[in-house]
Parts: sequence; structure tokens; C-alpha cells
Amino acid sequence: MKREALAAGSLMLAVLAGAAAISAATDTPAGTTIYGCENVRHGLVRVIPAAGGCKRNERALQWNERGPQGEAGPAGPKGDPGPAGPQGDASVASIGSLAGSACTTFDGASGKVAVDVTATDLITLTCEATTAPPAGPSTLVLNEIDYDQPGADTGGFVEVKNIGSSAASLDGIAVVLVNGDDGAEYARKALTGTLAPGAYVTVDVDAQNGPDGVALFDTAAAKLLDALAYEGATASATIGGGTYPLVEGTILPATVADSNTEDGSLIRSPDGKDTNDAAADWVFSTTKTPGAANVFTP
Ligand SMILES: [Ca+2]
Ligand SMILES: [Ca+2]
Ligand SMILES: [Ca+2]
Ligand SMILES: [Ca+2]
Repeated sequence: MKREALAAGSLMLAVLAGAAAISAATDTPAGTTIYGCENVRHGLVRVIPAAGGCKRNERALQWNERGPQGEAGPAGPKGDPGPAGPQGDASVASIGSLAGSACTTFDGASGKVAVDVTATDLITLTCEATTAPPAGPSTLVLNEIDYDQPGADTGGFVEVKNIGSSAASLDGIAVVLVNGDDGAEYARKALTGTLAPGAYVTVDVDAQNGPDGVALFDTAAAKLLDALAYEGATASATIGGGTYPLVEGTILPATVADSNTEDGSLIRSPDGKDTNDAAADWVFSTTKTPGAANVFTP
């Protein structure tokens, strides 16, 4: 009988302990210890708020109510809206004003913004690559010549410029110096490589004092590209078996010539100007600019 009574007491303890645990789980902060007192005679258990409150006929008990963590609960309600953001840049007056703005395409090409608004107010901004204008022809001209220096003539040059809008191949192109007396070629300097639009190439050559001529000649096509007759007319030059006039338009007056007393050169002015009229295109300048844009200094 005593054994059964103990068993019943244990059952009661278990039930009461379960009730206490539920109560503690509700009222006690998670992770704290629950304290109780068991009546040694009846097996009754009471929960006390802290350790040390049991009577003489009670046995102190303690246990922790915290079990393994359960699954996460459902999401909570939506929070309050955040504070208003700073004011935006007001430089864009309208969506339409974005049209034509500079942009970069997905492929990395520079382009301009195109704006499209549909009937349903759907706005589409597209960066359209800027298509480069088709390249024009290359145009090589004689641009500057220094053939006379104060005293002995040395260190002369002929400058060639590409005034076209695309690169020019110089292969097969030559600067040809022509004697004014008989129109015969007396020197030739072959060019090679490529000349970018707007670029210059300088040939070191000491051309004769005039009346003489200089020609820019395409030897492959047997074609005169540009010419200058200075200090007199070189009306007919013999180059590569053909004959070519070296006077463009109005002959350059003999007073417009390189100098034996003043340092300088004959230049196209403004730089690169070629109207095929020598008197209008060429001047004497006391500023020499081999390989660079011409500068007119009287
Ligand atoms: Ca001289
Ligand atoms: Ca000179
Ligand atoms: Ca010309
Ligand atoms: Ca120059």
C-alpha cells in the first residue's frame, strides 16, 4: 500500500509540476529557474518566486522551464512608414527635356537619350548610339616651305598636312622639287606611313631659291595632288614622264618669297587653306612652324 501511495504521490507531483511549468512558462522570463517546495508528507508542490522560501516539512525543488527553441512564428504586422527623403534635383524640368542628353550605351558607345511616351503614358528612355558621320576623303596639301635662310641655305623643310576628314596613306606619295628653268625634277623625297586628319609631316630638304616649284605627287596614281611655284612661274613640270603645271590659280607674286635676310617661311594662311589660288593662299611669315599649325607673323 505504501508503495502505491508513493506512486500516486509521484503522479500528483508530475501533474502539479506540469501545471507549474506551464504557469512558469507564461509568467517567468525565458531562461530563468523555477523554484518550488514539495510537501514531504503529501507530495504537494507549490511554486515560489525565489529560492529559500520552503517550510520545514517541505523539500526545495528547482528546475528550468526552457525547452528547445520552437519554429519561427508568422511575420509581424507592417511597420510605420519611414521619414520623407531629401528633395530631388530640380534641374530636369520634364521627362521630354531629357531627350538629346549624352549617355553611354550598353556596349559602351557614346550616344544620346531618346524619349518615347506611349498613349498609356508608358515612358521609355533609350540611349541611341551616335553614329559617326561618314568619313570624307583625305586631302594632302603642301602647307609650309622654308627654302631660304639668312646667309647660307641649310636646314630647309617642306611641310605636308592632311586637311581632309579621314586618315591618309602616305605610301607612294612624294615631295618632288622642280627646277623652274627647265621644269625638270631635281630632288624627290618619298613619304611613308599614315597621316591622321589634321596632322602634319615634315620633310627635311633644301629646296632651291626660285623661280622654282614644289609638287606633292601620287606616284602610284601618277597624279599631282598639290603644287606651289615660287618666285616665278614653273608652268610645266616633268614628273615621272608626265607634265604638270605647278601654278595654282593666280601666280604667287615674286614679292611673296622666303627671305635671305629674315628668318621665316612661306605658309598657307590660315593654316591648311587651299583654294587652288597661290596668291590667295600663301604668305611669308617670320614664324616657322615645322610639324605644327601655321602662324602668320608679318
Ligand atoms: Ca639664303
Ligand atoms: Ca626661310
Ligand atoms: Ca592646291
Ligand atoms: Ca607649319
